[in-house]
Amino acid sequence: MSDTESYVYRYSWDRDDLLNYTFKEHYVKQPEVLAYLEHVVEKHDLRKHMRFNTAMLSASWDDSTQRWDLTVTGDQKLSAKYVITGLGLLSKQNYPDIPGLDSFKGEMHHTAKWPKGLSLDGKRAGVIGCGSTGVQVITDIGRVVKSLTCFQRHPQYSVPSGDSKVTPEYRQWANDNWDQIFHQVRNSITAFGFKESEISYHDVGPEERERIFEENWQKGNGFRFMFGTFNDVTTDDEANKAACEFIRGKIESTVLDKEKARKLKPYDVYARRPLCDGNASNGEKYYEQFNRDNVDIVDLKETPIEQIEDNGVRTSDGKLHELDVLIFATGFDAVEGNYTRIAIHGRDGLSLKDAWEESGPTSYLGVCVPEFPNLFTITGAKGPFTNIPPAIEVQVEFITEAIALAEKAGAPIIEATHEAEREWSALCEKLAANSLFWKAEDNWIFGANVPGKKRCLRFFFGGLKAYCEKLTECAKNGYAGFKPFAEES
Ligand code: NA7
Repeated sequence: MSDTESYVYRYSWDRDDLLNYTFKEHYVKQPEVLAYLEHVVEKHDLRKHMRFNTAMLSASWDDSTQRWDLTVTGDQKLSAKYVITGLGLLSKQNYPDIPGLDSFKGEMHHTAKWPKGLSLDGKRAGVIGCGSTGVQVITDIGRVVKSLTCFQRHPQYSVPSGDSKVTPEYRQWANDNWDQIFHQVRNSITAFGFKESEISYHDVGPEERERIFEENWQKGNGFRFMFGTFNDVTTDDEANKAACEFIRGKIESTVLDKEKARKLKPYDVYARRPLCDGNASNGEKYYEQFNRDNVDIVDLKETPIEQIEDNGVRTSDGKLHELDVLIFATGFDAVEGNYTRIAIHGRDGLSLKDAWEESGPTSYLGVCVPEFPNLFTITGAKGPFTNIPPAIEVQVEFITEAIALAEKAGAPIIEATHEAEREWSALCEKLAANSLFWKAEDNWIFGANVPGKKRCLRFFFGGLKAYCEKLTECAKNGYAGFKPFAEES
């Protein structure tokens, strides 16, 4: 399930589609996302531009021809003036390095490679990872499996989505307001389609604070709870602690087994990518799953996994958790994962991997990297930390206009300068400096979830509005920060 509400988890540029394409629930699930994308492809006759089962294996910039030479699956060669990557922010799967992984005789699945038609009915399932994906999977399968063992390393704060069927009135409201909806999205921080709070936690008294937390909990959505309650939950210790306390209270009052509740309650700062659990088909939510006798939680801080054996997972207390199916909800080698595994070489043979070795993944405006001319990265390093579809749209608009201008001028070499990239990185650091996210930096946003990755900031935390302003300012100032490319030749 995407935890962005359906009406802003779509393209804004096809008015006819906005008015007529159906979305049944407030949150779209994977099959609907796929069906929507296939529909857009068919409607706009895009399939003719696509090659499937074709991986980019390498890309090298040739200064003499001023083109990119690509090698793709089957050792085929391609030549391109521009390369625009859409490699995905969260796409290269992360598998834990646990001894004995290969000895497991049951089924093993990563959540990002969920097999079609997988039936878990009556099976003994284990889920490793209780992040955004883990909480949704656990919520969905608790009811159908024979037993479910959740292996949790860091407990996190999960807020229910509040998902429900879309009523005709709601749909009519969206249809009457598409302009305002997308105007609000582009002028917001998170681009999630809800109004972000403009009041500080310190502006109101205890009762009002509780009322606001409760109201947003009931409306649902993790991002709404973090950014729609008070404008300082991610920057002010006291506001953050109050949000934590509120959610811990919900866990306490929901989970009847005290031992399970104790394990589920986080005590860290609430400053990771906020979690949002969906509804099971019977309407149950994440924490409610732990009231089932067949669902248990293993606290890996207390009893780490020692090894995986042929019939289950053994933890340090000597217990063997017997399983038929082991599910990895262990996330992704985020942001640069897909870039560094492809041999991308820019000027003078410099590889992207080497270019990012010291600094960590970086860019100018999230879309260009110095020494890599005419390479554009959609959802690249140091792009906006927001709802993704609107961010993709603004990046695509920026890239399209830059290329059109360069083509018109007859000087099609678009390359960011090192100075611009340094300034962009410094701005990203500055904007994130006051964020409490640094206090919980033990996660994928900072590259901490994959051993060996550089620990550093990977996003622009200024919000979509500020990001759009930066792109506009760059274009208005003759593509400042790029080597000149728009002068008529
Ligand atoms: P996340 O958010 O990276 O979560 C991965 C989870 O897996 C998290 O709970 C991790 O625990 C856990 N994990 C990772 N490696 C291990 C090992 N070795 N042992 C135990 N537990 C482990 O990935 P998601 O797929 O949930 O979500 C990614 C994004 O997709 C999400 O933010 C949305 O933007 C969509 P940890 O917390 O690191 O202790």
